[in-house]
Amino acid sequence: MRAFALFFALVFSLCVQAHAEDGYDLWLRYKPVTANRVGPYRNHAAEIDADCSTPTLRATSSELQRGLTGMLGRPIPLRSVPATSARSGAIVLARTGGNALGPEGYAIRSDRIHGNRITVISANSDIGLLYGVFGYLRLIQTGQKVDALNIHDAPKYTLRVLDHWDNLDRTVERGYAGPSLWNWATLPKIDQRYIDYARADASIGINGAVLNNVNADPKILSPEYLTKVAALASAFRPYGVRVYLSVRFSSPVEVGHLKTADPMDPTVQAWWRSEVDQIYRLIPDFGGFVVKANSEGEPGPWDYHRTQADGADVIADALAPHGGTVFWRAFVYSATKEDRAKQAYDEFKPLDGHFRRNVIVQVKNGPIDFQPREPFSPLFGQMPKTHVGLEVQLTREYLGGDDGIVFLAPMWSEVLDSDTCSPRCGTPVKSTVTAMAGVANIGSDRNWTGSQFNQANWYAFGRLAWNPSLSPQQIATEWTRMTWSSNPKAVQPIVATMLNSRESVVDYMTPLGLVHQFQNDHHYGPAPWSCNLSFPSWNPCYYNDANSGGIGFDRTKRGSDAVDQYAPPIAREFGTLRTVPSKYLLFFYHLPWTQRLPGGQSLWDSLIVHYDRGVAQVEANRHQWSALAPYVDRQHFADVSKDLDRQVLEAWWWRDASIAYWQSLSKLPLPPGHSSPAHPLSYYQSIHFDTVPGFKVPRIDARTLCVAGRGGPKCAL
Ligand code: BDP
Repeated sequence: MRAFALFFALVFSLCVQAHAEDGYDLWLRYKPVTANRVGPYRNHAAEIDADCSTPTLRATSSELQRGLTGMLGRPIPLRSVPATSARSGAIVLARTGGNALGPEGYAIRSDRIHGNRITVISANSDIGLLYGVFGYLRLIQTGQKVDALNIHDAPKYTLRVLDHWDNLDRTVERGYAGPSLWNWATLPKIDQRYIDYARADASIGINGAVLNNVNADPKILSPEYLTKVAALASAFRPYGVRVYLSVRFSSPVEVGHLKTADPMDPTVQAWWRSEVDQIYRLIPDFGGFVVKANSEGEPGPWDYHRTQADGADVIADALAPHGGTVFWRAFVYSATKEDRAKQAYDEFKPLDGHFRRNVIVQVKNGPIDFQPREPFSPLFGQMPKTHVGLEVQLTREYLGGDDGIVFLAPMWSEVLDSDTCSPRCGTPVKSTVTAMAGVANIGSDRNWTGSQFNQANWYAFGRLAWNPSLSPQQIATEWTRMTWSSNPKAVQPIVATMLNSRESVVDYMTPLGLVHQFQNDHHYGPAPWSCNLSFPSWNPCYYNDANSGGIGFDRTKRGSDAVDQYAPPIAREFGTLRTVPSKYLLFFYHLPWTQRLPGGQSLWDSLIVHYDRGVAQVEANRHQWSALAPYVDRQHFADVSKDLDRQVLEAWWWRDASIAYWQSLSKLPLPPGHSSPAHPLSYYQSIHFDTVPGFKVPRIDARTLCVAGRGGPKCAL
């Protein structure tokens, strides 16, 4: 009997290995729980007792049925009966949550009714129940016990929104996962994919989707497009995902044919009101707008000598009667001589208290852009009379696009946990914001995100927007168990790789506080020497300020004094060479190459050590991955192997190109044990791509990268 069981297990595992998965199911694979884990679930889920009278309740009970059937390997009947007649082992979905749970929270409780052991998932709303079901399924997916539960969970932020930078021609700005998911040509016809997208969002608590690029096409407000938007809204509705649109500030002129978009002009105010009324007639639960104004060439209130608050408020007033929100982006900078890092704060801080209550000032995590590492934006904590939202970027515009593994939860947690010291120390960014927005990394690729591991960043965004105190370790472990395997031999190395991955990128791209050292426009690959763009702060040379004397941007009192924008304790910490964290060193200081750092090493040596540490880590990750073949799906294994091969090449490219350039300035020898770049500087300077994904669409080929790598066997990809 035992031999038979063993044989069966072997055949079963071979079958599982042979079946190639395509990633479409994301973290919702609901694979059978392995034999030793079925035990705890044996007496669970004899049936599901639920009311299925609304689309959300139907989605909820069918999700539970689907998940349990998949994981427990037996059909689970669905009954529409009152909780009082629940049978032993039933899972009861009940619309009675309790006030503490709020409109979206849920409770899961192990209970007894007439002596029968049951599990009750309860909430105040249909959507709370759906979240509760996903929470319950996650427990089983991640191997937790479910026989003595008493869980209460509710989201920390009310608005948890994905921003799709999708254009109406289906290109995606900074997208690495194929054309836009939204097929504008066939909409309003609903594709199953739209429903699956909303379901995936709901599974991690995301409750809003901005459908189009912040660099918005005014056409999105035309009746033709609004009909298509309304169709998407109805596909998402059962899953609690509201649609939002990015709009151009000049829409009153472009769409409404007015002479002006001046927010103080009554005809403009009336236009926004009537436009918004019309949208709500089509989409009663429309979320609102995102506006990028007076930034990178987009129109805005400055064009009419009005403030950013004037601009935001006119649109907010139109949305307010319907309960809509304006996400007004604080990503503004212009070609002045002022340090770009200071400009958003200078503009927005004086406007604190001038924004309507339904405006969320949306602030990127750092004061420059979505760099691999920046200190937190000084706006966090310093606009106490304004709703402020944190904007992060899931798509890896500045983190290698689609190459390799870069798990971003450590980066976002670093920001969320940064102490703003406003109004007092002990006030982390996460307690100063009221919403989270993430620039999506999703496209129409079958696996949604281009590379398998990029799915983890979608997952992590949702989980952190729900609970910003979850640790990256917990999120990575959950995701790995749900997506790959529960076998500790797979979980441990995958999680370890995920957790080191962001720091490795920082090391091999922009160590010690450097930022924005990317090739122009497409931001793929290194170009620290680049200095030819007319807009000064688009040039890497602006940020590194490197010359024969040293490197780094002086933001101390002697320099731009950006440091002074932080609350005094932080300004003192960052503004004192002895106390500034080394990870932000060159963000705040211009230092001689030979500067001694606190550990005794010179700045020059430390830079080289960081580059090499990044490369070594990525190589170690690649090596470690090779050992995972027995534990993960064959196709996934092969795909990730390729991604990691590209990342190793990319890391060498960054390391060699950067060192070659810095060395041309410092004239210093490399410290012992560190190899010289493979090619002369001119070689790296001549690497040029006309097209790179996310910028002009086509996907980069691994072989193209070989021109940048070290050649040899690694290039035979
Ligand atoms: C920059 C991107 C650009 C975006 C801009 C933004 O390069 O494509 O339009 O951010 O956030 O980092 O508006």
